[in-house]
Order: sequence, then structure tokens, then C-alpha cells
Amino acid sequence: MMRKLIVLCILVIILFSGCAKPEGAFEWGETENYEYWKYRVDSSIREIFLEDFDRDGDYEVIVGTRKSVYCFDLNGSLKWRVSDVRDSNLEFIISKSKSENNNVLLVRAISNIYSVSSLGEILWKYNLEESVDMDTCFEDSIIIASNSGIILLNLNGEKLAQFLPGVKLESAICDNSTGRQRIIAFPFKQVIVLDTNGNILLNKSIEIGIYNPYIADITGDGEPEIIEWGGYILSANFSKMINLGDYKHIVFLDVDDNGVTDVVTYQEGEEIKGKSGYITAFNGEGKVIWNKTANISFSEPVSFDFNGDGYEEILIEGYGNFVYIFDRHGNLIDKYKIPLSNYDEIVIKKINNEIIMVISDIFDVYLLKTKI
Ligand SMILES: [Ca+2]
Ligand SMILES: [Ca+2]
Ligand SMILES: [Ca+2]
Ligand SMILES: [Ca+2]
Repeated sequence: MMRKLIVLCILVIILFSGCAKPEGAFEWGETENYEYWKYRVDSSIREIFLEDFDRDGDYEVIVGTRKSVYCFDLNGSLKWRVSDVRDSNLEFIISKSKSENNNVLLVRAISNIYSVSSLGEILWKYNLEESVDMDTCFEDSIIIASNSGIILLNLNGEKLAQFLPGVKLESAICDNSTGRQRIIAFPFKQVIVLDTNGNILLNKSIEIGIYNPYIADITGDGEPEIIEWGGYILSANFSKMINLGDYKHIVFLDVDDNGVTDVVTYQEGEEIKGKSGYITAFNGEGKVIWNKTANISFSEPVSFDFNGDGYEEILIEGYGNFVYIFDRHGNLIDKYKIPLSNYDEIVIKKINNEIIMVISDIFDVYLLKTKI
């Protein structure tokens, strides 16, 4: 009797703990604001994309997990899945080469870089241990920062060059924003600028390590600054570092209509302690343009023209299954209830006059189609 009771208890626990939901579980639902579908994947989600990946005119949802890549149509039908990329995937980027007919998805894993075609085939695999960062570079190549310098690959996975051998890097980017191609590499607390032949143009100490650099001209002089995810601005000539404070989440938009991109970032609140967060817009000198408090949570903000007035709004996750929409002056103008709390990734686009939002938490990807 006791034994049966224990077995029954275990069954009930399994049923209600969510273990009953297998990989591939699909759910469809609707609320007054949107309809949605939800799909459970095989392992934790690293990245999501909403793109016309195969360039046939219809958008796809691409989901990169620790073990696989999934491709769905907008109705949530699985078009293909690649599971042969499983040596623990770390990073995903879509390469949109103009000279190639198709986009490819590049996957950086622990010991390989993979290229996945828009039909879900693995095109090539490049063996590389100890890579730390990957990006597309001048349209037709790939830059990889590693513990032993920079490796440049072409889109066929062939090695074009290796620069700074033996130098342990935290990140590297290719920049062509001034019309002059250069490679900017970041060893710890250091910046090295190279030309495309690998000649060193500048080598300088800086105050912090740069791990997640964004590049944008936020002073309006045509020269791009480096903005680090942790809330730092490195001036275009690399001589000055501005610390914005303890901000982690960054979105770029012009908040004061002067034609110069600004930095909007936020500090999350603490829901349990009833402590509000705040959202702050800075200009390129690090001066506060505006600062507002809000009950915001911790996901990446996105900028998007939500109401179609020609200006971008800022969308941030709020407490209690909400997303908040702020206008560019920091005023809360709308909020929407969403079917999950604490999403990790978000992509939002207007497709055929519908706003499509793809969000994910650890194991589930959601597509929300708003009713307008
Ligand atoms: Ca397509
Ligand atoms: Ca600038
Ligand atoms: Ca501005
Ligand atoms: Ca707008």
C-alpha cells in the first residue's frame, strides 16, 4: 500500500513539475491583444532570429540552442532541424552575403565553427579550439577572436589569414563605418587596430577589458565610438573611457531628434523588494539626456517603431509578464501582457502589417502575432 502510494506521489510530481513536457511540445493560444504559439526545444536557447533566411519572401524563425538549430515558419511548423552541431553551441550569427545567393547561419561551438545553409544542411565545419568571439567581417568573411589571435575565414570555411598569433583576445570586430577597412582587436585592457593585411596601426592600453563591443557614431562626427555592454564608452581615438555607471543593457536611438544616435540603457529593479529600476538616455559624451524610473526587469531592450509614427519606441520587459513601451523621451506609453515572465531573447519586426514578436525563455520559443 505504502509502496503504491509512493509510486503515485512520484507520478503526480512528474506530471506537475513540467517534466511531462517533451521536446517538440507545441501550444497555440490567444488573448485579446495577440495570438501566439509556443514550442519546446531540446536544450537551453542561445539565440533567436526572425529573418527571411532562404530569401523566398517569407520569414522564418531560427532558434539556436546548446545542441541544435531549428527553423520554423511563422505558424510554428518545423521546417528543419540540425542536431549535428552539438559540441555545445556558444554563439550564432546570420551571414547575409551579397555575393552569395543564400544566407548562412554560422555557429560557434566549443571546438568548431559550423556553417548551416538555409535548407538546414551543414556546409562546412572548421575545427578551432578556444575561440571567444565571432562576427561577420566586411560582408564576405568571418572574424574569430581566440586565445591565440585573430582568424579570418571566407564563407566557404577556408582560412584567409591569422593575425596577432599568441595574443589572447577577449573580442574583435571589423569596422568599415568610415569607409576605411580596419580590424579592432581587444586583448584584456588593451586595444589593437590592424589594417586588412594585419599591419598594426595602433596598440594602446585601456582601462577595462572589452568583451561585448558595439560600434556606433554617438557623437555625430563621423568617427565611431566603441560602446561596451557593461556601460562604457571608448572614444573614437581610443584615448578616453567614459563610465556610464552600472548599466548592462544597451539600445541605440536618437532620443532628442538632433540627428545623432544616443545610448539608452537601464538598471533593472528588484521586484521582490518593490524597488523600481530606471531607464536612462545618454549622449556620446556620457551626459544624461533623460532618466525615468520604471518597474523594469532584465531582458535586452529593443527599439522599434511600434505605433507607426516614424519614430522608434523602446520596448523593455516589465515585472509580472508585461512588456513596456516607452517613447523616445522616456515616457511609458503602453504595456502588453505576454504569456511568460522573464524572457531571455527578443526579436520584433513588422511583417505584412502585423507586429511579430519572437521571445524565448530557457526551453521555449514563443511567437506572438499582435492583432491590429
Ligand atoms: Ca523564407
Ligand atoms: Ca563619434
Ligand atoms: Ca541624439
Ligand atoms: Ca513610433
